[in-house]
Amino acid sequence: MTSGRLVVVSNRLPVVLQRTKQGEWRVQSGTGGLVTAMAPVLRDRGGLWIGWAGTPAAQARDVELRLAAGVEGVGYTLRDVPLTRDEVDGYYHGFANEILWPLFHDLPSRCNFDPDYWPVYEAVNAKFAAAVAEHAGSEDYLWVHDYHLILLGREARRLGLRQRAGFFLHIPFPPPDLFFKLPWRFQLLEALLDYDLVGFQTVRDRRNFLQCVRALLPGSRVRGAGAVVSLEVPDRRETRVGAFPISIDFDDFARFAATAEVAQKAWLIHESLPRRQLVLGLDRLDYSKGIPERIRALARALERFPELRRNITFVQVVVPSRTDVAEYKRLRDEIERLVGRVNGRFTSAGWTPIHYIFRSLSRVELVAYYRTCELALVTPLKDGMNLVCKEFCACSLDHNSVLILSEFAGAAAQLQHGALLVNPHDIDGMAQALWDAFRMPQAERAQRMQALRRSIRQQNIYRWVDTFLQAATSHQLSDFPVALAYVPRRTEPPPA
Ligand code: GDG
Repeated sequence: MTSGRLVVVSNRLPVVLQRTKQGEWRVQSGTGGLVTAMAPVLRDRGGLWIGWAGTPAAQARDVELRLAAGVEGVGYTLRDVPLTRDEVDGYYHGFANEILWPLFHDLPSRCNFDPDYWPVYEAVNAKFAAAVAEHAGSEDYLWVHDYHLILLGREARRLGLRQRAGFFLHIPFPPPDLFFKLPWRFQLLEALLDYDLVGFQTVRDRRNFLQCVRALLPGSRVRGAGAVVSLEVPDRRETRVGAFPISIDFDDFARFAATAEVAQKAWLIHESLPRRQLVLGLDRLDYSKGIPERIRALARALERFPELRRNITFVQVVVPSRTDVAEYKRLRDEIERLVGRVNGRFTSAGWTPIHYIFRSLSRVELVAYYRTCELALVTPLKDGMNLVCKEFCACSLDHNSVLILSEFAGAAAQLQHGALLVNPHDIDGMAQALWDAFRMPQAERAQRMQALRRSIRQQNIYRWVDTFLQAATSHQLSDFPVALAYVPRRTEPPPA
């Protein structure tokens, strides 16, 4: 690799900025797995993280000073890219979240292909590229993250920047039939070829991308067959394309789950819902997560398998997100109506089937729920990877829990042998899986959970960072094994 620093660029900086009552900004370093895994690499290489601090551009100067103070001593620098309200509307709420997010999650009917968003998306990507030009050195390696910044590589080249650059897409990449609907399909595809390395979550996402390239950019050639292949398109530089399934800091979750503080909280949760198995659902409020379908499946399970009544409680945590957007308000209303309907229908003295929580949890609460719930229903309609299912396994210290996982989560490829896989559109199939999980003997639970935990421990977030950066630096095509896509298996329909 280049001898320079690592420069990470993402839409948001890995910090939480809060305004105190006195009007001052307080900065807290982010705590997610990505930040934790990136921190040592950034520290060792004296790195830099460029992103938006999430505050109005007018306060940029103030924020910049706070950022400098906030991360003092952590060994890397943060740089804010201040955005105006119009930029945030067109680039973030508009192009990224009303076009790319739904389209890439197989929900084209939810796309708002407003042509006014595109120039703002281009302009903000150019603004990020200008920040890179200002702060990065010629020997630095640029690692750009996610769908907000697909054009950054192109914009950086237009500014004459020659640094090596890699891109990682955290969300799925759609198959050609979907991608072709995008009015800016050529521009986006070609912009991805301005990176030296493009990483996807799964082999399926990479295959979709390569199929789009083959169809739209004739004459392209792919070499290699392992986790990283080489793509040559006439008149363009070579781009390497890989599948790098993201993961979590397994040991950190497992250690934290074992602390007395978490154990106490976990005990309290189960004690308040005694003598039954707890089923956990935990999602950000988003239509890609399949929450209404899951509640319908629960109702179906209670109807078809009466033994589940009083013997399970479904804990559904919904973390508020984009609550000012009408579509998300509607989704929340739909979820709450369904919860009310199911509880109204099945509740009996001393037992309510759904325990519904609409707020974010502290880390202690989150890990306590992971640790204490016997079953988890992680059933997105589509998800790049899904870290919640991996965190649930890491915290299942007693090996007595069962993961029910959507075939359409990126994690399904890796976890297909230990989890019960379901099609989230198949309400009966999910109800059956819940019943199977509920009755699963302890020995089978332990065997499955141990296999899941082994796999997640081995392929942790540190390995993810390493494999991406190795692919970025080495000229060899990597042949490390990567899980193949899950292929649906036939299941029997329920008796009439
Ligand atoms: C994108 C892709 C891909 C959630 N609720 C609380 C809380 N969380 C934490 C979880 C987990 C994270 O948020 C959610 O991660 P996901 O992977 O499920 O989803 P996205 O944030 O949409 O991420 C996704 C990911 O990028 C990584 O590449 O897996 O497919 O969409 O870490 O623990 N944390 C706390 N309280 C909560 O209430 N403390």
